[in-house]
Amino acid sequence: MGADIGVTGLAVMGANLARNLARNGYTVALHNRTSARTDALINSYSNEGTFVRTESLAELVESLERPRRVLIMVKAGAAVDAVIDELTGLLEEGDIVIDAGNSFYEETRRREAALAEKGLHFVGVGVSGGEEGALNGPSIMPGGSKKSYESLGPMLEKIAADYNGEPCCAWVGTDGAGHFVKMVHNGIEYADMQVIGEAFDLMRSLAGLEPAEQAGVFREWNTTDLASYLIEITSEVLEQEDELTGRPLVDVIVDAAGQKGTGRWTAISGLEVGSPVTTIAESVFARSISSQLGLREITNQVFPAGINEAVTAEELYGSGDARQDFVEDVRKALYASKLVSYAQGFDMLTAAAQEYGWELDMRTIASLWRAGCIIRADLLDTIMKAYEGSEEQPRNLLLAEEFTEAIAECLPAWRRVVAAAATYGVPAPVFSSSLAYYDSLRRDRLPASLTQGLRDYFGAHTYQRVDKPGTFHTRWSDDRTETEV
Ligand code: 2AM
Repeated sequence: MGADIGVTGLAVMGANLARNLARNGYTVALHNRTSARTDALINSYSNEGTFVRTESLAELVESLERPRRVLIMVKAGAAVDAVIDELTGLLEEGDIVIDAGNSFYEETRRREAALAEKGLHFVGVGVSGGEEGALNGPSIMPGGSKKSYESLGPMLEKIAADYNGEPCCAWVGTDGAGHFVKMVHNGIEYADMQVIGEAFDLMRSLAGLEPAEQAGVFREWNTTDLASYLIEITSEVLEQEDELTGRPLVDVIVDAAGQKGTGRWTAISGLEVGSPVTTIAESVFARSISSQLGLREITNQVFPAGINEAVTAEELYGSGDARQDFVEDVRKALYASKLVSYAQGFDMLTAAAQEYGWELDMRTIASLWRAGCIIRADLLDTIMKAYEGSEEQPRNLLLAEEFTEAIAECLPAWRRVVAAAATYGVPAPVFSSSLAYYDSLRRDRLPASLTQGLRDYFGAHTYQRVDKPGTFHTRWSDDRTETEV
């Protein structure tokens, strides 16, 4: 009998997925461009399950049961195409090629279409949870044809994270849907981390709470609606002392945030599908600003941060009840901002479903993120409730009762925190932009009417009227009368 699945690309993610599959009873054929990695895996972990060593893709394909399942876990980009090219010459109709790497969903759409023409299934799978997740149970977001899921789904569900007996894996939609959903997950992750950072900065700068004290605050918050993996590990990072200096570790880490690109993709794709994911974009920009270390060194001298303002703020918020009240305000501002960020993320999924013809089920997507991945949080159960019942799906999560009520409760605190941030000069880009998004949605009139007037003035871009149908233009440079166009 042949192997159940082949894995090519045995760097740490591929190796861990292969081990996860083997631990779950599947026979896993292994291949890597340089066979030293294959040997290393087999030498160290052959006791975990049944592995089949192969030295070429041809040998890998040869070793598999039909329909063949080949999981590619190589560097995203050209390497994926190179491996696919070689594989397509070796596979037969009905076989399944799986890309579990971090590929951009447009590439997945292209590859799926090309392989479908050859009678092959191409499945782009979003995998979240890092190295540990890959080994012990990641959140898995598979796209591709429904047909391919019949054969592949049970395996993926078996190796996925488990949430109260339910696997964090389900078919999400055709072609690039899996990678798209994973991308949005990562965008939301950027925003989740940014709001935590803003809360930390505000509590320290305005209320004088040092990192070790804040570790306790975040631990406490982890027993509230905010309960999540990221809040939990925030307290661990904040209480960590630097071995070398004895200072809080967070103070000796260079304050320039790195990025691998998925947040940027989410922001760009949000613009593409016409969905304003402002919290995600702001989070990406916040990382970019942090990384401009050279510029910041100069600007920090030319217009230094407001020391006096901070002192005043500490007088206001830095002790006793006032401090406790401020901390609670910040918690609410964080939660409200997080609600907006998820509302935006799901709005983007809704827009993409329309644009690409995907049958995304929002409740299922929320369920996949409850374990195994970085954004796992109690909030996802709330989101599932918001999408419960198939008839009346909220157009935007902010309209779901669960969200409406929570925001109403947080709103005064949220406004106070954003006002304090602006007053005392602490940047809080996501706290403030999420509030602006919320306020934009609730206004009956937006100044976009003036924008339209200006566009009509300089470019004859025309406008619509509130009181009758049609398209109009004012003859600005002439007698300023209106014409219908
Ligand atoms: P390597 O071990 O032979 O370098 C992450 O870099 C993984 O992708 C590694 O397993 C690496 O193989 C593989 N990889 C990178 N580029 C590749 C390519 N062009 N063809 C095949 N595998 C590649």
